[in-house]
Amino acid sequence: MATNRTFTMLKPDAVEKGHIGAILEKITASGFRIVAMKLTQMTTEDAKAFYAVHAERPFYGELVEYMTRGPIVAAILEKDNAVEDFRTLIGATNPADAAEGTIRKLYAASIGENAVHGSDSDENAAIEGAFHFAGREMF
Ligand code: DAT
Ligand code: MG
Repeated sequence: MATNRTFTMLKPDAVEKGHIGAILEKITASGFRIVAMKLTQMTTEDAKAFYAVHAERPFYGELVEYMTRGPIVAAILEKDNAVEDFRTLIGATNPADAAEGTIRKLYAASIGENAVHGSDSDENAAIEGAFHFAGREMF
């Protein structure tokens, strides 16, 4: 996958609260092109694998439970400097620390239920995109 791509999930809390449209509007208005997108639900096995890097953290169990409790919107996004610019758009992990106008500041409830995922590197963007999408689903 090209390095101008990132991967995102609109997490179960954002979907439950009806924020899909508002968040997608903010993403596309910020210059990201949607390369792939679907409404899907992670299994426990999926979430454990996706967040395997956090397996030893005390919040891992809660994180897996939260991420599997309802549907998410998974998407691959394209823009120059996609990974860094998308992390700026979503804001800090803890919405209490997120800058004004960021997606987490606007829509996240807590550090645990923080509305949206954004890849942290080009390498992980490619891995995470391939986790959710087949090549024929990327446009
Ligand atoms: P980010 O999603 O900003 O990349 P991360 O990779 O450090 O943050 O953590 C992944 C997710 O795990 C995060 O979006 C929410 C959850 N999480 C992180 N730190 C947490 C904490 N201290 N308490 C509860 N959940 C946490
Ligand atoms: Mg992360």
